[in-house]
Amino acid sequence: MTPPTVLTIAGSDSGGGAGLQADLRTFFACGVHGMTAVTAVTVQNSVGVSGIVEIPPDVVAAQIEAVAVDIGVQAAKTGMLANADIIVAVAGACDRVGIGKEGAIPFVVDPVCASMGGDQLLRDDALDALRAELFARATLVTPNLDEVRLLTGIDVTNLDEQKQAAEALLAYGPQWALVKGGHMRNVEDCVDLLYDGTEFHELPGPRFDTGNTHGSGDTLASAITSQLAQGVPVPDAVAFGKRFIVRSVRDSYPLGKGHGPVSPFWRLSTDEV
Ligand code: PXL
Repeated sequence: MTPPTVLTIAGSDSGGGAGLQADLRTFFACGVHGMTAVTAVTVQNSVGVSGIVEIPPDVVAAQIEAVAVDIGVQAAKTGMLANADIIVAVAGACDRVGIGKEGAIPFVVDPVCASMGGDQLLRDDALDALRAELFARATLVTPNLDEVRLLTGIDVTNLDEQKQAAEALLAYGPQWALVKGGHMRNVEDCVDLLYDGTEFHELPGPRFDTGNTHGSGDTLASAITSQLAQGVPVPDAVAFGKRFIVRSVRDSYPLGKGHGPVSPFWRLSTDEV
């Protein structure tokens, strides 16, 4: 039987830990068929990013349209988008094939700005395009607190400010905002906050003492996308994603001299989620 089909619009991490490699690994582990619209090739290992080649915007758009018109896309997500011209091209292609909250196809926008080592993955002048072009089309946006600061100017240090940030993000037009709390290091748990303008959903999870969290945001957004592709409502898809990422961080592994990746391999040998 053909599994659900999902699309990631994202960059390549040559180290295999994050980016579209993390997305495809997660899609596989979640039982969905993954497709890719590549936005950038990064030259990268566990220590850092030493080069980026950005894909021409029309080629990014063409990848989206090629898979959508033939194979079909049941849900899509974004990762690294590199620059404003790519973002504009992605928005146009998504409109043409019905990806996004106005179309029928759920669309998760993970506003990737930098790697966990601090390497920049989105040009500074692309933030406006990200908000105006993609947040307005998103079913769900999934920023971490560094991205929240860049996108809203709010420096989140507690749950109240996390709620303010969720309100501020919704003003840009997404249906739902998931404000991830993992970067709030002064608190014991990692509490993610999900909001659609009516009710705040708090999703607490344990904090693991590990530096091997490369690809954690990509893995979470991909796990959520795999569920939206199957018609699961957003709160349930996000709860699944949270369980998925907790187990993947728990089983993260060292690689190279820097940050190792989170691991969805637990999913191959158990049936925990
Ligand atoms: O985890 C965010 C991310 C997304 N995409 C690419 C990356 C990273 C982090 O390093 O390299 C290509």
